[in-house]
Amino acid sequence: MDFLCEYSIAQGYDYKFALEAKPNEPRGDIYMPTTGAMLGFIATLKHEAMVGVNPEVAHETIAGLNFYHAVAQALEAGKLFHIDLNGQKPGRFDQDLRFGQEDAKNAFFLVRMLENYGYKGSLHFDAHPLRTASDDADILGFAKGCMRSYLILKEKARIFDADPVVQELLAQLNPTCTESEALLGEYTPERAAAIQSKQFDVDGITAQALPYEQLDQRLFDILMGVQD
Ligand SMILES: [Mn+2]
Repeated sequence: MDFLCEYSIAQGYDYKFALEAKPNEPRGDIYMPTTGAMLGFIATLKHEAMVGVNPEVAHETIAGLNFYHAVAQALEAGKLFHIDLNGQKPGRFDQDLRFGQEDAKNAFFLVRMLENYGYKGSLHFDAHPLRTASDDADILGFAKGCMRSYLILKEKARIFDADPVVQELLAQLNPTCTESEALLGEYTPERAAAIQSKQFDVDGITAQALPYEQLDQRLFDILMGVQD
């Protein structure tokens, strides 16, 4: 990668490179099998600013990992140069299914994060139609379906974020605690001492309701279009 980056600089190309991790296929084991491993590798390069990642839904899902967590880490590192969208069952061969075909909830969280974060890069579908698609109409239906599903999930994300029930549940799950916030932030000896001497009201904490079940069901209802 160092050689390639310097060759690109020497030619005046102004290129950037996006590394796409994959855990297996065509080999049983592939070096740097995940987006996280790629991010670790990039940090060791001479021209690391020129190099980012191109995470793919299918590749991270084959490994049984949470795709949107991998994308979140890439965004935080400023390394999401490109993204490959498709669908995939965990633990199978590289299926490259239509975007949203397999796991609508994971696809929802991915689209919501990309949209709310303001990701402005390419939205690339690295997918192919089912083997049974032998006519133009079905193949076109596949290609349009990738884009249609993305846009549907974008609209669902808007509905979810604007939903009063969701907002109330999130406020209950993430209450503002000025005392805790004062203890967080950069390390200082005073903060460390304050954390060590803090008394926690364990009974009070464990008595608080954590309505994650209700929040998840509300998301399901919104995705299915049956919310009140
Ligand atoms: Mn790909």
